[in-house]
Amino acid sequence: MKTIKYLFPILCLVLSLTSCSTDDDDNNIEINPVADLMMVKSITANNHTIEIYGKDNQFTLGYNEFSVRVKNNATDSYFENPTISWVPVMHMTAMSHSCPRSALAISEFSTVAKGFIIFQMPGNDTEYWELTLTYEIDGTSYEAVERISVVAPADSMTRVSSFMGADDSRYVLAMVKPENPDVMVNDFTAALYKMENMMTFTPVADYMVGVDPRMPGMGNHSSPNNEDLTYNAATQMYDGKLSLTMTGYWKVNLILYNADGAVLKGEEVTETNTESSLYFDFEF
Ligand SMILES: [Cu+2]
Repeated sequence: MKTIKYLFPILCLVLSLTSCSTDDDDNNIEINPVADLMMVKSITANNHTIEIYGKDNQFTLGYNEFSVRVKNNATDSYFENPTISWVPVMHMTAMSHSCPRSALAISEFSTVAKGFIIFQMPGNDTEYWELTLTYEIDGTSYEAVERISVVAPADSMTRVSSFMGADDSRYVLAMVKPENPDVMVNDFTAALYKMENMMTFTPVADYMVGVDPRMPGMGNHSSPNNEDLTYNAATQMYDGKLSLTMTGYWKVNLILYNADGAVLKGEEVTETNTESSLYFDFEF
């Protein structure tokens, strides 16, 4: 009971700070579930508006987290607990293909579903991405299809790699964290998917990714206390540590090993070999 005594003043403070957003005098605090996000796309279909939000206002090459909600245009309110699925497809001149993505799952807010998509290539003048959203509300299934623009990041650095492994399988490796690298030992997370066919990508378990960050502009020096990326079954991603000892341009050289320890892609950095063919890079 003691904690209530301490929580109460905090609750009062929170209420007083947010009370301007509600004009009735009950204690319901209206929280905007997409307050910290930017709208990426709004699609009108079936008398609904499907809103896609992200940390940026665009679909960017690489790993993107999205929040999706569906508005009933007739009532101007958002549907609760909609079942939503998505299929991104890139229409290229010679063929069409999809990309790695998670399912969309209802978040802590009943009107918002969250998930991620990893775009492995941007669109261009003649080749484009199309997003198909299928959603179910009160037992009725609806579909919305929209052409979307997927662009390379403003800094044109590499945060995703699509490549053929030594096992003749195609993989997509994307940097998930750090979002904002800093001078420290950063938590490092990457997602690895195998391309089963043009439309199916599955998360790969129990591989390993060797991590060797270098500063090519400064004698290609490395950094201490890095940790290779190992599989995390809970997230189906790979976690490690990325040590950045100063600001500037870093190339994170990577080597992908399969579960037997065989190299599938990438080379060790040595005196004579300054970089791996598998890498992420960025400048901060
Ligand atoms: Cu493509």
